[in-house]
Amino acid sequence: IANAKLPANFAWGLSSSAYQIEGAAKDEGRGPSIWDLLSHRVPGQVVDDTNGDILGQHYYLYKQDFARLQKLGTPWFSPSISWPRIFPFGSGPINEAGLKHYDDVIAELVKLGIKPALSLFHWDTPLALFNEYGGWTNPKIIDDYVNYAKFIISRYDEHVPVWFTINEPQYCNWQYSYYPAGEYYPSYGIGPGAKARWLCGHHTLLAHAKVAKWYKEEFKGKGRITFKNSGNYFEANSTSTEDAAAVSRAYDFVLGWFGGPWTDGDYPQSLKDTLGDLLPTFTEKEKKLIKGSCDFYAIDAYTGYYVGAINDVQACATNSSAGGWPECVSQSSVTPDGFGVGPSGDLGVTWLKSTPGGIRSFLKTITKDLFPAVPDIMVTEFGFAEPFESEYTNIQDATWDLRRADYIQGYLDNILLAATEDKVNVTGAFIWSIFDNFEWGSGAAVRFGVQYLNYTSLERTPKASLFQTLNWFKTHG
Ligand code: GCO
Repeated sequence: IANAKLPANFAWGLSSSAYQIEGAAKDEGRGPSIWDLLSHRVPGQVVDDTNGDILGQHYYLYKQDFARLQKLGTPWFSPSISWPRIFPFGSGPINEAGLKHYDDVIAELVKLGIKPALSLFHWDTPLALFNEYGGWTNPKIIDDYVNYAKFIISRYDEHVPVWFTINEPQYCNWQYSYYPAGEYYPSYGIGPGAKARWLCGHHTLLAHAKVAKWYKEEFKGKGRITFKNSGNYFEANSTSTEDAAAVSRAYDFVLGWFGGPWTDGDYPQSLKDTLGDLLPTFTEKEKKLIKGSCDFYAIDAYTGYYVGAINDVQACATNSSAGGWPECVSQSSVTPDGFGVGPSGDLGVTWLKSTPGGIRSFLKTITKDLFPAVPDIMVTEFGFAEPFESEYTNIQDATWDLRRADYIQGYLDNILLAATEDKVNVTGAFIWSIFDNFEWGSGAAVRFGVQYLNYTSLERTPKASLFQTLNWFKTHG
């Protein structure tokens, strides 16, 4: 692959999300999101008791952040807009200061020639909507989201070539499962746990579909629209038929849950069979709305696992309050003879192993086996947490992130191989993340940036991985 080139117009850059990098949480009229509550008022939900109040302050420092991106030659940037900055109560009055802020942000990107791939929702559900009716567990949120999304799209479409309606809908409900079980859900009459997960997923799908159909058919938007899926590559533990079946069912639960309705108009049969009444149903009209509602497939793919069968899938999938994905397989660690295992993130975050060969297989699996109807695919997030990175006391060590550099290069090489050798129509790759930021439940304890963030001075310093990545794109872009 030494001389191989990416396809023409390949979109690449760095990614991020509003609550994770903006800071300025209490400033200029922003309303609270569920994450403000979680990080401030639910003890133990963030390991180091940090929050997104200030961390990063991209809200004030965006000009310098963009100037650096431009200087370094990154053509795209993938941030998200904060819903509660525009509608502090989720619906109703607009916060003019927040709107002016994003007007300025978009204008600055346009001025510098950096293309935005913009997410409309990255988990920061307006708290008012959660308190009022249970957030994404309630179908009422669909209209509130659609109202917000149409407003933003109408305002910025001219400058935004790629829209993501929802980031990783698989996780929407998991956000709420952080709440002490039982304390919140009963007031919405749904009880904690499993039912809420499937309801949240259902409502995100309908909200996405309404916006996407409007975008294409009525508004006739200039850009492309989709939602960002989340998933890992699975390979069977053994050659047994049980393990092979476990892989295919796990893909149904992780990717088919959202990909099925989009490509076929309905949930995969295995979800219906396993979940019974827990899984909401679509009306015929809704099926038509959802089918074909995405322009391309977007996958956030960080890692891969060997997986195998478990005894009681039904008990697992219908389990009450479990967070994360309901893939219901046994997982074993990647072994050295696995799908191209590289350095391990074990000591950084346990779920993340470097599996560069896995991304190549995953791209093939998604586009050729699982969803042959998708026209093209982008890897909208991948990235790495270096072990011990938070503990370094000098900037030289903290920016000498050779494991992350190796991870990124391995993934890029394999994305390139997928494009050139496997003929997968892969059209973009975004690295998580622009700089160290608020890593949800891991707070500031886990760093994902290709720039080091000094949490006190807010200074950003490029890490070795950023330079290596830029160099890679010079060669292959
Ligand atoms: C997402 C991701 C990010 C995380 C990243 C590292 O949903 O887009 O979860 O928000 O920070 O994946 O864990």
